Amino acid sequence: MSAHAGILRRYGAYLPITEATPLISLGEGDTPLVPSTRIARELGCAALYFKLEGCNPTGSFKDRGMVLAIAKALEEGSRAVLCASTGNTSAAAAAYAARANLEAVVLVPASYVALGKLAQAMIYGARVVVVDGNFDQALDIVRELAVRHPLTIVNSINPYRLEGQKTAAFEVCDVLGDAPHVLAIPVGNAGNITAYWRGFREYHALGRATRLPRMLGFEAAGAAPIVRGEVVRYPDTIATAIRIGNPASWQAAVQARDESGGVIDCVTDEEILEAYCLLASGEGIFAEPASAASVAGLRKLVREGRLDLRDQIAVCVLTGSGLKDPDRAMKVAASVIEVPPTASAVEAALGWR
Ligand code: AN7
Repeated sequence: MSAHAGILRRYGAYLPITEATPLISLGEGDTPLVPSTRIARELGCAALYFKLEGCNPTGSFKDRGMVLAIAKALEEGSRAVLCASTGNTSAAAAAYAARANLEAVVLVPASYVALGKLAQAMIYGARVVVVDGNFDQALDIVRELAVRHPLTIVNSINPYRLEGQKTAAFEVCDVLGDAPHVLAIPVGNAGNITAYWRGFREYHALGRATRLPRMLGFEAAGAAPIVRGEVVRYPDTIATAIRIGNPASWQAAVQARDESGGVIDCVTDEEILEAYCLLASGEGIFAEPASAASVAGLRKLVREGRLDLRDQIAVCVLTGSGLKDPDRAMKVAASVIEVPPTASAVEAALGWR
């Protein structure tokens, strides 16, 4: 199989595709599984890997589910797709719709979509509607609109989305030669934790993995409906991707947690930002804040003595690229130095003399 053939070709045998499904691709999947150096040592685990989903064509894991959702929309003769999004779904929908020559309409919450994601949806040619409300409200509107208009919803309530996303679990097993002992993942609408669990279970049932990982999901503390056990009306977190108060895959995520003997917990914005900075400056990995919730959560559980990673292989899913949200990086990173254009001015500023 040629590199970058895409997930429909690579994992087609495990996906609900037919001879009539167009095998579209922008080169999604086959993302790096990079070993941790510093954080692995801090946590005392046998091995920790980061699954770099920011290396997908639009910079997040959403491409895996979107390529299948768009392929099926084409197969079914759809002309237009619709989604609500905290940003990454809309970027992926816009890109794959452009590729497939479908119209895309995306609803995003006002003020809480990272700059890069908004830019993507716009430049790929989607019709972008900014809703003066939050993601949960935008998703309610999408459900209502789809009843009245001939559009295909490409939110994760579209079953093909999670089917495509489960391929990330396949890749983890294919690279490691087995499933990890522990999988840490951020939780927003709770689709991805559901998809990974499905992927691991399917591979296990087929004998392609000998074990099943414990699923550790992490919400943001200000947007933690599953942890609290109730809808959060006004979710709030700097991790805008997971600023969600009423997740669509709530029950399935709870099931993944319980069946795997796992945990769904939450991490504060401070813990998220600490992990975000540590990943970048300590590991050389720039992931978006929501993605850092997986690392923050793993650190929290170990610190609190709730998780012992000795002899364990752990994987943290880093769901999106740090470049999605340049504003956040500019806010938390050390400031730059400005000098006149001479070598001596640079030396003086750097304290080199
Ligand atoms: C980087 O794009 O919900 O728990 O509308 O962008 O499957 O929702 C994004 C979610 C984690 C949470 N990390 O995944 C959207 C959207 C990143 C994300 C999540 C999202 P789910």
